[in-house]
Amino acid sequence: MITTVHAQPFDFSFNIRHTALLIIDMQRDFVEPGGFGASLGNDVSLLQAIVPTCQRVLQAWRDMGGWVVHTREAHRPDLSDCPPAKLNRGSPMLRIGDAGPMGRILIRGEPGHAIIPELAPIEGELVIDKPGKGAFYATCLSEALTVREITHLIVMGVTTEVCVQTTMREANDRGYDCLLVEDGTESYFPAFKQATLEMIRAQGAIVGWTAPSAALLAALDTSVSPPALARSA
Ligand code: C5J
Repeated sequence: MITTVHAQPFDFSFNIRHTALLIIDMQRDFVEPGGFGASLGNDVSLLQAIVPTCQRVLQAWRDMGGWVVHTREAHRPDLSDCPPAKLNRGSPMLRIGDAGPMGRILIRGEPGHAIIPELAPIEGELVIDKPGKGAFYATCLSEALTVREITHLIVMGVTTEVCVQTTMREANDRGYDCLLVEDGTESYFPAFKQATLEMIRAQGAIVGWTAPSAALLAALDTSVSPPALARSA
């Protein structure tokens, strides 16, 4: 069953059996006050605003029997996977690994590392910890997608111009067709988000496609879901 979304720069078609919903870094450290994002001086309320949209898309995807991959940006407690070039950026007062209001900043297993409860993974969904901005770097994502015969990715999450865009560029170079849900992604800098959306879909989808969640949900609604197929068989 092929689903077609009215997207930019042109329609995006996919088979849900070969498509994963990839949700990037919807972690307390980025979305909630007191986390890594806030420690850098960012207004996290911008990111909180997309949570209901992400919930709607996630629920619709699950209802269709679609596979979901969640990522978390985080490091090992000994910081052995955090190069100095990353460690030494940001606020000198609160660095990766320092004690913050939600535990050690951006460290695996700390409260801030968790995916926000509204989008918590369920059984059968893959959760990937990534030390970099891109979800393919130093992770098992590539192998996991290959095993599942995934060819297309629907992408949501934060932040648009950092981990989301990096991941989409990595995926594009690996041959995946990627659709970014416009209102399912956000940046601490609205102008950066807008520029990223335009960069992604420029020059005939040079990195991928973008579409509002309403277009994706409308397309999913007109697809025949696996449970419906099973009932009519
Ligand atoms: C950042 C991310 N912005 N998940 N991480 O440092 O985009």
